[in-house]
Amino acid sequence: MKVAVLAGGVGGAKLAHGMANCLPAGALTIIVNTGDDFSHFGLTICPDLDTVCYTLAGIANPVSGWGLRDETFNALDHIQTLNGPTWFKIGDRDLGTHLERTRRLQAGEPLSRVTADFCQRWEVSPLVLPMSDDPVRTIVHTRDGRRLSFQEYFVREACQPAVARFELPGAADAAPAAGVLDALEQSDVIVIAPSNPWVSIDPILAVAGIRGIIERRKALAVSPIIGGQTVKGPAAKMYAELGIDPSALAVARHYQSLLWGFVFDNLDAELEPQIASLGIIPLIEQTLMRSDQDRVMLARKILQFSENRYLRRER
Ligand code: FO1
Repeated sequence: MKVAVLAGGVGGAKLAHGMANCLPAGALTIIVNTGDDFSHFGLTICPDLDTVCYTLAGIANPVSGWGLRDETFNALDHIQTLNGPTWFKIGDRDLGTHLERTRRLQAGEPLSRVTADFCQRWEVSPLVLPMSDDPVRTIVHTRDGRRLSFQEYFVREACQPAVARFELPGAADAAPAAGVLDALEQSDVIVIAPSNPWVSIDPILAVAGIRGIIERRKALAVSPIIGGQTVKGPAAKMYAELGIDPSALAVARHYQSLLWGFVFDNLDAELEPQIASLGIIPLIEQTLMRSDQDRVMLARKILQFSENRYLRRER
């Protein structure tokens, strides 16, 4: 069974890791959000790509989910002594990733090729694709009238400002990276990971051609909201600030035209009739991924659920 996963951030990386442990090499493609990318110290930083790749390589920081395990911060400490900006915590070895990626991008290579080479070095077997080689930048418009880049909002301002709306400059003109549309067309299952719908998944869907394929082929999404709260990050806070009651149901409605199936947590079991009434097949499971075993369990349940649908359609 061929699977394509749309992912961004730590939740997406965890499910991708679970999937990678359930599927043979060559069966899994992960299409990653690059709307979080930004330029810092003149370096191109791709947090979601790195989070996914480090997680799949088993070298991610197990506590934060981003950055590298057993990392040191000597460069950052030194920047501090020079009174430079230290709000974005780049570790010493992680800095090496950004330096080498920036060198190759400046030499004219596309991000997808650099990513593929890094993945080979890190022995990451699934195909990891940035959504696009063209720059797309998620901008957060705050209720107090500011226009913040995603990392300014997320890290520097710790998601404190209330959001008013999002803007995705570059998305309308961005071409999907080579392999993205083929992976979506050729997969038996498209999975939208439990990532932030507004700022991790919507940027992927905004890249030319991606939403159209998923609307036609249909996907299965996993709710990042459990019991009205986000496991990690500001998704629930964003729904509330945008005037929508944060819940798994709100996530199902967010993606409604794209979905055949929706996976949400046991804690929200009472939402089943409302989700089913949207014409979406519900799957109620433990969706919180605390351990590696939880990641594999959830991935296995999703694959079984998808196989059943596949078999039903074949009959
Ligand atoms: N997240 C933080 O909350 N604080 C940081 O200082 C931070 C640094 C960082 C460095 C490299 C990297 O790849 C990711 C980093 N992240 C940090 C995570 C990142 O901001 C978020 O995971 C995503 O952009 C949200 O999906």
